[in-house]
Amino acid sequence: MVLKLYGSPVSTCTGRVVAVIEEIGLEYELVPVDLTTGEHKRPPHIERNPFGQIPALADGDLVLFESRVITRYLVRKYGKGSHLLKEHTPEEAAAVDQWIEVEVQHFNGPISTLVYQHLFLPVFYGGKTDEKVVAVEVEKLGKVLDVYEAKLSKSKFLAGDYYSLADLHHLTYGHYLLTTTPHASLFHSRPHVKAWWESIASRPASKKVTAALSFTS
Ligand code: GS8
Repeated sequence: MVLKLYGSPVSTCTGRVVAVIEEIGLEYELVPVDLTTGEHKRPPHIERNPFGQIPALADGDLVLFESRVITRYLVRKYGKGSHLLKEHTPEEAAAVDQWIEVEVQHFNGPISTLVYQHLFLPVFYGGKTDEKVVAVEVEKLGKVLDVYEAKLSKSKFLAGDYYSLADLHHLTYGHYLLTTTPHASLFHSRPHVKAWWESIASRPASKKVTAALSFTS
């Protein structure tokens, strides 16, 4: 049965799931959910995700929401031979889990606010970038990336010398930050973060995802 992914090709959370699908090489159908008409807040989508957000995944009768849960499910079910979760070694699995959590707890907040302020707010909602908010979030993201820089001076990727979901989860927001905001230097001024980003972004699976994220130059 072909996986059905309900979402939007330009959505960061949908793209996070597509990146795993492409890494593992699975067949899937992207079923568009139109956020501009509120389709995500109505049945049948609200039955797939009671919080009325995208994405949601249907694998036969199983329906899941939360992008980072879907990525782990797909690796466990279809990507066992990959290194994306390193589940055969508890110590390595813990390292992957740790950096997956860091992305959620430290990176996602500031970067999603910056992408919202520079891209989604002006482009979708006709609003104006709030430079005070931007300054605070640039500062926060810089501090997080200082920690990444120190870690990445010791290993090629976040959990170790292998590409894992901990790295992959950064792809879509990282891409939007670098291509649609004036803050690419947050990544480029830190040599290990820059090299890490280039390793992530140049993967064939990543390129398929970022090609679909429009609004980019
Ligand atoms: C966040 C989903 C989300 O914010 C996840 O799946 O990782 N923690 C969840 N989805 C956004 C689109 S971002 O790509 C969304 O659905 N926004 C519309 C809304 O919240 O109404």
